[in-house]
Formats: sequence, C-alpha cells, structure tokens
Amino acid sequence: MKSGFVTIVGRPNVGKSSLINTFMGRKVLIVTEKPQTTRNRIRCIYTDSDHQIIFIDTPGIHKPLHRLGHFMVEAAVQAMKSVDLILFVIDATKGWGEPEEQILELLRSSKNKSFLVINKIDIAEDYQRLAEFAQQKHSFEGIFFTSVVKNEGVMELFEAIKQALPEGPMYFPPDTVTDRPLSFQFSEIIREKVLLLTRDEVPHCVAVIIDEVVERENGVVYIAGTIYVERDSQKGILIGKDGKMIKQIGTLARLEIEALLGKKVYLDLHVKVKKNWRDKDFIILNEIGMKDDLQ
Ligand SMILES: Nc1nc2c(ncn2[C@@H]2O[C@H](COP(=O)(O)OP(=O)(O)OP(=O)(O)O)[C@@H](O)[C@H]2O)c(=O)[nH]1
Ligand SMILES: [Mg+2]
Repeated sequence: MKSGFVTIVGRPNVGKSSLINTFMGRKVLIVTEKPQTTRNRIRCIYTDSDHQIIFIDTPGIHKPLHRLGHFMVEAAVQAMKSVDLILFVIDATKGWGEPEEQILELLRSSKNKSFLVINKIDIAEDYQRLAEFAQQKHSFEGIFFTSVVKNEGVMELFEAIKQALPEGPMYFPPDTVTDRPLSFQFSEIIREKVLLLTRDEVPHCVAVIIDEVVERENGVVYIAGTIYVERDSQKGILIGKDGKMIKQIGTLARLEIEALLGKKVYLDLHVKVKKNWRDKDFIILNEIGMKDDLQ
C-alpha cells in the first residue's frame, strides 16, 4: 500500500479546501467565497484499496492582524514540516505576490517534495506565463493546472499525488474521514452559514463553540451552540429583524448536520458578545482548536 501526508498551502481563498473536498468525493471542509474561511489545520483521510492519503488543509498564509491570525498562519507553517508532499496552490487570477514569496521560503526550508497547483484556470487568461515564472523560482516536482469548479485537471493531479507517495502503512482506520471530532464539524457548518449570510467585518469576528450534544430518547440529536462576535452591532446583525437571520443560519446548518448524521437534529443557537476575542480571549481561541494546532 502507498500512503502518506500531503499538506495543502496557499494564500487565502485560492481553493485549498475545495480541492480537498473534490479528492475526498464529498464535502468535508467548509468553503466560502470569503478569504480566511479555514482557521485550523484539518486532516482529511482518503482511503482506497491501495492508498491512504492524509490531506492536511491549512489556513491561508497572510499577514496576521490579530492573535487569531497569528495562530492560523503558525498552524499552516507547522503543517509544512515533515510531510511526504506539499501542494502549493496559487490562484491563476491573482498571480505571484508576497504570500507566495513567503510560502516559497517555507517550502525551501522544509525540503519536502512539492507540486505547484495553478487553480481557477476557468476564470484566468495567461496562466502559462505564471507557471514559467514559478518554475524559475523553484524546482517543483510537478506543475498542474486545475479548475476545481469545472473539475478540470483535478483527477490528473490526484493520480500524480498517488504516484508520488511512498510505500507505507495504513495510518488511520479505513472509515476515518477527518481527525476532527463531530462537534468541530458542527461548529464549522454553523460558521460556514454565518459566512455565507453576512458580510464586511462580521465573518472575521465570528467564532462558534458547541456547548452540548445529546441524543435524546426519541432519536433526535440536541445540539446547543454559541456564536461569539466582538461587538453589539454584530450581534444585532446575526440575530436580525425579529430573529430572522439567526433562524436562517440555524435552518441551513441544521439541514446539513442532519445529512451528515443521518438523524433528526434540534439546533439551539445563541449569540454572545466577547470584546476583542480574536486578540485576547484564550478560552475561545483554545475552544476553537488553536491550542491543538500549535502542539
Ligand atoms: N472560479 C473558480 N472558483 C474556485 C475554484 N476553486 C475554488 N473556487 C472558489 O474559491 C472560493 C474559495 O475556495 P476555498 O476552497 O474556500 O479556498 P481556500 O483556499 O480553502 O480559502 P481559505 O480557507 O480562506 O484559505 C470559493 O468561492 C470557491 O468556490 C476554481 O477552480 N475556479
Ligand atoms: Mg479553506
């Protein structure tokens, strides 16, 4: 059997999580059109009869403005160490910039094998030149052009990843899909709905913590969660007129959690304000998994 660890890095919003979901053949990771959607290092485990690939999704590399951002970038940096392969994803429409230079530095010092993935070719024009430019900067083991939304080039990349892996053991039981607990997956689904329905600074100021999960005798799974924001005005936005917004977030999240569990769910959501939690609140930072990421 061939097996190994494959880290996906890139600046925010290039399509890292989308790419992993495509490899996995199902939605494991949340994806939105907003940058900095992924906040943690998340392992997704793909298993077939001859391969086990542990894909490590990472937060986008950016210049952090808060302690949260610092943790996010650090989680990505750590995930580039001692893996079998790194997929360095760049956005064909954005090209090469400061985040790519920073990632290149990390790549060089990690000495890991790496593929360059130029994604979003469906909406870009001159990506060949970008490939030539990148090739001069670093000797990648492979360069791939992909469109995740059009499913172009993704399977070729997947085959090349399989080829590049060493012979190895099965690291996880074959039915494992992610290393994160269900409660984390629930909180991510809720956060995704918040991100989809809000804009401006609100998405960045939101943290979701699951307080309780109980399966009741009637088979309904009761899930209580708190959505933290930084300001009263953001709480007002999330609750919405006559509670309409929080209801909409709750309904969308509940439907997705029900599909994930194959069970009826009662989702009980509350919104709380914690001033500047992204900089100060270690309890929240720990709860959303930041401590785990730095171990
Ligand atoms: N047009 C186009 N859009 C894409 C493609 N791949 C991903 N996207 C979109 O790009 C946006 C960001 O995708 P994500 O998968 O969340 O990107 P990410 O790199 O994980 O982003 P962060 O978690 O914020 O670092 C979403 O709106 C995707 O639908 C692609 O090949 N073409
Ligand atoms: Mg992501």
